[in-house]
Parts: sequence; C-alpha cells; structure tokens
Amino acid sequence: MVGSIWLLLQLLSISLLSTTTVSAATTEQITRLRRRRANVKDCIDQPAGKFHNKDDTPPALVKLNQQLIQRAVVAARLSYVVQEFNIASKVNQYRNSYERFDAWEDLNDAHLVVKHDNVCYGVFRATRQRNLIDILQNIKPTNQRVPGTKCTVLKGFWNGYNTKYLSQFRTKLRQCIKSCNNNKKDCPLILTGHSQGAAIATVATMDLQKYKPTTLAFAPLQSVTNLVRCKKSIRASKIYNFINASGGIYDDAPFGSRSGKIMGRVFLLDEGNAVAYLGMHNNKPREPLARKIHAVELYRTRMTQLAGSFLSSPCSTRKNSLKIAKWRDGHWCSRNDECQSRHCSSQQQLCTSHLLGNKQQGNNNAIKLLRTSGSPCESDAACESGRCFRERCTLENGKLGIGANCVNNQDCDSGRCDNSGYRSTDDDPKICSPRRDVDSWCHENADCLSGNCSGRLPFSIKRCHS
Ligand SMILES: *[C@@H]1O[C@H](CO)[C@@H](O)[C@H](O)[C@H]1NC(C)=O
Ligand SMILES: CC(=O)N[C@H]1CO[C@H](CO)[C@@H](O)[C@@H]1O
Repeated sequence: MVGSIWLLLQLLSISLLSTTTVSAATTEQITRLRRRRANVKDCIDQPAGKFHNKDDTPPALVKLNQQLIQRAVVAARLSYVVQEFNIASKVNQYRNSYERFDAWEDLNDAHLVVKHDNVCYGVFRATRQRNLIDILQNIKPTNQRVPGTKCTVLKGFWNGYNTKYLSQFRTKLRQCIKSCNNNKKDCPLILTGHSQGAAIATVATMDLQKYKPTTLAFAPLQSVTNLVRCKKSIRASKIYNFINASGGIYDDAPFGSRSGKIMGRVFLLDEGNAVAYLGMHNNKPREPLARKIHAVELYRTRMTQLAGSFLSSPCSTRKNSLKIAKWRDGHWCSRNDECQSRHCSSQQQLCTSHLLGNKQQGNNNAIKLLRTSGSPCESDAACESGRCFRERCTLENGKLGIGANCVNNQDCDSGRCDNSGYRSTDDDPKICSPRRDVDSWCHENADCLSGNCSGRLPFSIKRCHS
C-alpha cells in the first residue's frame, strides 16, 4: 500500500513537471549554456573485437539523418503544444501556422493531427491533472491487447489512446496522409509525444502500422508488456526513444516501471552535443535519477540544438546524416553500454578506454581526454572547461550545469540548487535545477524565473506567475 501511494505521488509529480507553456526565458537560459563542440572522438568507430569482456559486442552505431532531426524538432514542439489548456478551442489560431491542424481533448487526454511541410504528425498529451482513478490505471498492472496486433500494453496507456474521439482522430489522420496524393505517395507519418504522451504514441504505432509510421518518443514511460512477441510484429527500428540526461543524472520517468518496457531504439541526450545510442529495446536501469530534468521544454530545446549542431559537426557524413555511437572517454556514465569503450569505470563513473593489449596504439592516452561538463574530477586540469568545482567539471563559464550536485544557488548556471525531485526524503541530493517560466508548475518561489510561485485557491496546484 505504501508502495502504491509512493508510485501515485511519483505519477502526480510527473504530471506536475510535464505541463508547461512556452518558456522563452528557460529556452534562452539553456541556449546560454555553452555548448561543447562535438569532438571527432565522439563519432569514430572503435575497432571491433578485443573488448574487455568476451561477451561484449562492438558498439552499436546508428545514423540519424538531417530530415529526421528536423522532423524531431517539429515533433518536440508539437509535444509541447498538445499540453496547452483548451487546445481544442485554439484550432483556428494554429491553422494559421500549419497546413492542417485538428485537436480533440477531454479531461485527461488530447490528440492532435497536424500537417507541416508535407508530413503528418499524430501527437498525444502527457499526464495532466488526471483524476486519481485514471492514475491508478497507469500503475495497475493490467494489460490490454491492442486490437488487430500481437502486442499487449499497460491498460492505462491503451485508455489514453482509445478515447471517445479516437475514430475522428483516425479519420483526420487518414485524410492527412492521403493529402500528398499528387505524387502518388502517402505523406510520411510521425507519431510523437512526451512522457505518458510518448507511451501513447507507442501504442498508436501498433495500431497504425499500415501507414508505416516513424515514432519519436520523448522521455517515454514504459508501456509494452510482451516486448519479445510484439517487437517481431512491428517495424520497431522506426521507433526512436530520446531520454534526457544531464550532469551524470538521468530522467527518472522512463526507468520507473517494472511491468512495462520501452520498445525501439534508445538514445541518451546529454547537456552538450553528444548523443549516446544504446541500441534496440534497451530498458536497463540507470542511476542516479532525477525528476527535475523531465520537463518537456528541455526536450524541445535539446532537439533544436541537435539540429543546429548538424552543420558544424565533424560527425556528419556526406549524406547529411550524423553518425551516432556512444560517449567518448572522459564523459560521465552509469553503465558500460553508454561508452564507446564499453567500459564505465564504476569508481569514477567515467567512460574510460578499456581495450586490451593495445597500449602501444595509444589507447591509454584516451583516458587523458579532457572531461566533459558534469563529469567527476579532482583537478581543474582534468576538465574541458578548465574548472573542477564540487568534484564536477563546470560549464565554460565556471558554473555547474543542470544535474550536477550543488550546495548553493550561486553554484549553478541556472541559479537554482534544489532537491532532485526523485526521492521525497531528506537524503534526496541537491542538484542544479532548471528554473521555470510563467504558467509552469512549481513548488516554491525560487522554482520560477519570476520568483512568484502561487496558487489561486488554498489547495490548488501552484504555478509560476509573472
Ligand atoms: C504573484 O502572482 C499572483 C497571481 O498573479 C499575484 O496575485 C500576487 O500578488 C503575486 N505575488 C507577488 C509577491 O508578486
Ligand atoms: C535531452 C535534453 O532535454 N537535455 C536537457 C536536459 O535538461 C537540461 C537542463 O535541465 C538541458 O540542458 C539539456 O539540454
């Protein structure tokens, strides 16, 4: 019972952090974070074979092309738009900016069909002020077969998809997909959402396989309950899951469930420009976790940065695609599967080169690579930024980035040192946390850029006010 109350609180706080409105100031603030130049070492292949453990396979490699990243920028923006209150009443306004825009919502869920640059997007809303029964449905380990498929999912996510407006949604989506007919081809379909919305997008992927969708899931909750059987009947390689990690800390929402799984490719996005590809269906737990880095606007910002980093990246190949491998030596880590070298030093929580018998080829030098922001350190000289503070490498301005352990607000580039939001106990560590813009949920004044966190009624949920 205590366990399920705890889970309930966790889900409630997911909903609190998921809902925001456009946060220009936060975006600005994050953009201000000095971004590392991608290092060539981030994208070179390691030689196959001779890894530390016999069982280790060479690092998985995947290419993300520019087109996909550009669509991911649009998808992340729409995952944010779908959170807006009364979105269904703003359809006319949005029709000025998109080729098509339809929206449906009820108390708990919302779906969008949007056409932009001849691509159709199906977009799903994350948990909001859900009624308690509905939240309990998310954690109740009941499964639901997705009709017409071999897949079963947690029932709460099926309910989130199977709304009373589902048939209208399907109709508009089909009309959108057929609206590119002049060149005899369907419009491509992207399914997307953040958090619970990302889990619902995964359910939609099963239902809408006939349109060969590409799925862009930001910080997905784990939804699939028969992964082994389901993944064979779905084009799972077209599902891309993006998970935020910053300063050695991981978004906790995608790692919370014991009964469901993430399906498809899994990517970790750090606070700089490095992306780690963890391979297909990677559901391994990572630590430490924080709720504070789950906020949807952070994903939107990060996708935009990723698109921006394309042209300057030494990793782009001539076909305009970015080769994504794993993190290089000197990058913080939690598990071996995040590192190019396949070795995450457990003492240091740092990717270190661990190839055997290759000393003369200079692999030991790799250990001396300068450490990235948020990585553990003992001396200034170890860090790319030239500053080691509270045992973490700082950003180039000498302040700690989001996710790094801190003591005072002044330690942090964001100006906010707060509990990680993962445990609601006294030993919850303090980390540099984002500050949020007007209308975002908050707990206290210092959470807000405006410094005013208040609720209209004595017991209403608090938001940042100007
Ligand atoms: C904070 O915002 C609320 C709502 O707009 C307002 O009533 C209140 O006066 C503000 N408080 C401060 C200290 O500005
Ligand atoms: C992938 C992603 O969204 N990363 C972000 C995680 O959060 C920090 C700030 O809280 C951002 O700086 C990262 O860009």
